[in-house]
Amino acid sequence: MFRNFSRSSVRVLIASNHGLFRHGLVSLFKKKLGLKVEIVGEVTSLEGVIEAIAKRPVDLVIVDYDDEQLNREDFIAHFVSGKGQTRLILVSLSNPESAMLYDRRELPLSQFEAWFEGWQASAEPRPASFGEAGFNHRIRSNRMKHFVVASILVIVLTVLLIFGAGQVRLLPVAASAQAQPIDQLFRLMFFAIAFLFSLIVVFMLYSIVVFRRKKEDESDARHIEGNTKLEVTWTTIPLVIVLGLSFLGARSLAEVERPDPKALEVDVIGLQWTWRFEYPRYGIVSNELVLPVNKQVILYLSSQDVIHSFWVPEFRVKQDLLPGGEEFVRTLRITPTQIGSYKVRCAELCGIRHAYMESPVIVVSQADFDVWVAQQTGESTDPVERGRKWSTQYGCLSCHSLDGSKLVGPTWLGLFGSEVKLTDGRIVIADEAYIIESIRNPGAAIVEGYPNIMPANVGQDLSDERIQDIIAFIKTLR
Ligand code: HEC
Ligand SMILES: [Cu+2]
Repeated sequence: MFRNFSRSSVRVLIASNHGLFRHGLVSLFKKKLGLKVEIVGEVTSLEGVIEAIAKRPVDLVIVDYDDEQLNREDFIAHFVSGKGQTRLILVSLSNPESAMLYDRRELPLSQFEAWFEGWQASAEPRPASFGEAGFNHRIRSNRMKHFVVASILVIVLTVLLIFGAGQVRLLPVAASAQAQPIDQLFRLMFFAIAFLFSLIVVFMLYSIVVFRRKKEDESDARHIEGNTKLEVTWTTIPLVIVLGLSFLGARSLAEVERPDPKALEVDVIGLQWTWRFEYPRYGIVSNELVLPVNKQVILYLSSQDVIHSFWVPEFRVKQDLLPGGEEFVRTLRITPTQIGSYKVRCAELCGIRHAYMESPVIVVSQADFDVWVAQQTGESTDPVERGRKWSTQYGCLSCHSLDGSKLVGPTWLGLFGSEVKLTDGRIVIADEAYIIESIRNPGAAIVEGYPNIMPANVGQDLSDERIQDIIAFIKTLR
């Protein structure tokens, strides 16, 4: 009904003794209908209206129909008989759902038809002139198209994310049996998250771009209140997914924690800011964690000061180390599957050098592990010392003297680098290769004047490292 006014905003004067009426009108015009209205004043009587109009013309006077202090008839009489551009309506806001209009005017029959048509158009809750009805209709017919396009975009983005993440190395190499179920679950979660991310972001951006407000459109969106079907759906689907994930999670956890009764036991002690590893079975104390491959190890974790956390990313599993003694010891089972060097780092902020709380974790073959254990329990770090020890332990010194005297075999005094006469007439230099050959394969070269009685199996038990130790020992005998 305001279309008749040529100015862009309608100048309105309100006549009412109730502040709430003014508020109701303003929110009706501006918020609900989105009309361009300029409230030029508020008065409490017909005299006030006349005074205000005299000062400044207005387009429309709105009278509070339910205000008993105002005489409606006076207003109507004044405006119907009066001249000028100002129009009058009486509005009742007593019903919160609607505004009742009383547009009482005297019209000549010739104008009546035009008024009637205008009134019908304006009586529609959403006048077509504001673009709303046409807009809604267009959207409805396009709804399916929008939905299909957005869904395709969701799928495309999901696939891109999954393949894109395949290019980036999200996780380090999986080097433990426990890493398998964990990585499987991780992958599943990642796919689900990629899909959910796409679903939300695509629909959001699509709505922002495609359904953005058109320039002149100041109307509100359609008001939607509740949708039981949708609510049931978006409750049920996540519920099923979460239940499924917790089942898979429980299954993986059981697999990750499955004990092996023959597991190697290692005590792991965390302290500001280093690690100590103790192997009770061997009495070894080490600052690096050496583990045999394909064998389960059970770590007993404890802290000497604050909370630390044992984390080797390649093994995936992680566990806190708590101070407080025996009853706070935590366990962690790991079955390394790949020989290599890793690093344990502290994953719990534990003080100023937390970031440097790293120690080597070395996974070796069972044979190398045995060598390491032997080295650790063999005390000495001096190869000559160790060589003397092996020579005694393996019984070499019962046949070889160190002082030049002749026992069952030749003395080792001055042996290294000397010329040795063999029974087959050859003369060889006693270098490293010769000594190794003499130990590994004693029958190959027999020293002149001695019987071929050096036990052949003696060398079989000796690792290369130990033979090197013995050579180092022999070299010192001059
Ligand atoms: C049962 C006695 C016996 C024992 C035990 C024995 N050897 Fe011998 N070894 C001999 C005899 C005899 C020879 C000389 C004949 C020969 O060359 O086979 C010899 C030769 C050698 C030679 C060459 C020496 C030279 O002068 O050319 C080396 C090196 C050697 N033994 C190292 C060892 C080592 C190391 C062990 C311990 C792991 C060991 N032997 C244990 C009897 C023994
Ligand atoms: Cu720490």
